Amino acid sequence: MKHALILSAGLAVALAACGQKTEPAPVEAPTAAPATTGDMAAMPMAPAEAGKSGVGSGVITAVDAAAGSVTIDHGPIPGVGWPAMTMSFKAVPAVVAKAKVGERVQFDVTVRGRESEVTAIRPE
Ligand SMILES: [Cu+2]
Repeated sequence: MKHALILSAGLAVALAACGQKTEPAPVEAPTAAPATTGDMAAMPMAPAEAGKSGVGSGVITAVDAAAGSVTIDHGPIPGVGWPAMTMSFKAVPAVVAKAKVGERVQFDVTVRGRESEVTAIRPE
């Protein structure tokens, strides 16, 4: 029993490898959990804080320096599960400073819940 307890703190894969025919993965395990295999016990899950990042590419259609945002007509971003669209992003100051309307760029975006932020852009 101790054996099973220790394993359940790890991965369901470990259980399978062990050849034990116990119940499947714990129901509580969130499907979208980030890859924090070893730290799960130490860190009570905080998916909202972890965020996701992706790399997109598109054309800058607006820059709002006062608001600290850029609008990008972008293609699909698999890293964050987004389809193609035109949207306004929050952007770090360095990005706002160098973004130019009409420029085609590749950009890094981080998404936390409903917030998204462009953290870097590169000419494409
Ligand atoms: Cu979008």
